[in-house]
Amino acid sequence: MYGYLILQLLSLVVGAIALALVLKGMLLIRRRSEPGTRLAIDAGVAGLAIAAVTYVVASVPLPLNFAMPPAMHAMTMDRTPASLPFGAVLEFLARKDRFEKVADIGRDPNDVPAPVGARTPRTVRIEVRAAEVVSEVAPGIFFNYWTYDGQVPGPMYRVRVGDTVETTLTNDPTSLHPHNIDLHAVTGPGGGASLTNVKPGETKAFRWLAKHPGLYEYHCAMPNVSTHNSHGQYGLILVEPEGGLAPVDKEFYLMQGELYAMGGIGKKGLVAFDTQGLIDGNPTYVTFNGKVEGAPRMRARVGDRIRLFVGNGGVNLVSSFHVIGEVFDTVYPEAAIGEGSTVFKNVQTTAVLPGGAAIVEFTVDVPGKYLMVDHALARMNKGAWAVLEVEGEEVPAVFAPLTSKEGSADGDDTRRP
Ligand SMILES: [Cu+2]
Repeated sequence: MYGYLILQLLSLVVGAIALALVLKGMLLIRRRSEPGTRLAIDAGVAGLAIAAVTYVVASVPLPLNFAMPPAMHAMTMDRTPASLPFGAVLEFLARKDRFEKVADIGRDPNDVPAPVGARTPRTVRIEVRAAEVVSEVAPGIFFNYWTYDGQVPGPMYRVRVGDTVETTLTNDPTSLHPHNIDLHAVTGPGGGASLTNVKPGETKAFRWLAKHPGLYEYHCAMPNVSTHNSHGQYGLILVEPEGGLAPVDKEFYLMQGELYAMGGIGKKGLVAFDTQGLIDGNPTYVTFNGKVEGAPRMRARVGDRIRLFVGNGGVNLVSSFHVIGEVFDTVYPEAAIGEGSTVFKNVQTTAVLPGGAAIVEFTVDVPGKYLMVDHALARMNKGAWAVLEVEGEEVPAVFAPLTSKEGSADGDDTRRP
């Protein structure tokens, strides 16, 4: 237990003595007084070298992945660990031309499948492609995303409770890494990950029974799991309860996620993955749907009832999901739906856990822009926002500017009962 500490102390003592020898030797040379001083200097230099090597050897830490189960240590096809971003950069550059360039990495929040509704259970198929691509986090900032179907998040899927789901995962031949899929809706080892480990170019499939209604995350669970997730490999699958969900006017699909990039926020060009940032839980970017939003993509009309399917791909931060200027009429906390679940009414902000989801519903009363945020608001600076634009007639009874003339003379002052 004390070996490393003693070795370090010993190296410091040896180093100090050696340094003294060298200094003394040099002093004597300058005075030209003593013969044999050259020997003292040589011995001192040798001592310094031994001390330095001993100190380095005594200080070498375990590799970063020591804390994970041994089976989860390998990341790349050649089994080099996840904790070598510089090596990964070189590997990436050597093969840069093979990656698909995606014009817009951010999945359209309108990309929500049609409701399943009242049909009886049946067998449904899900086919998904793991693909490593290059796209922009924000204009001019390029990242090597790992995706399902080329965008972040992966496609939203929609089945009903009682369905048998045949899930096929193909790993694109251009990939550098193996991938798999772990669906939280699955009951079985690894959520399917153990049955879908696919090397580049491979395809594997498995069948599972959707036993529990809910909105579930799916993600890549290939070691190093957090590395794969935070490259963009996550999405949502909705398992509708019997009879489906109540109809609404608009449904949107949003997933918060984290990107870890070397060089800090705003660094232009191709940015390398920041393993230390991942381990420290300090993402460079926090995004909704994979990138820092450009033009708003969610639109509605005054009076529309909105349902948001909100997920959190993580891997480190809990999202305090909030829509600025709205109150959630109904929240399905942690996306629990179906018999026996409880809804929350009149909620301002709801927690969306990493690897979890929530369903929120509200009606838009007044036209304007509504910002969706993680209300840990510093994260807005890292990209955690999206915009819902609502068009329609103003509704002054609900929301209007007030001039001094218009103020109601007999209105109550809430501070003076
Ligand atoms: Cu993966």
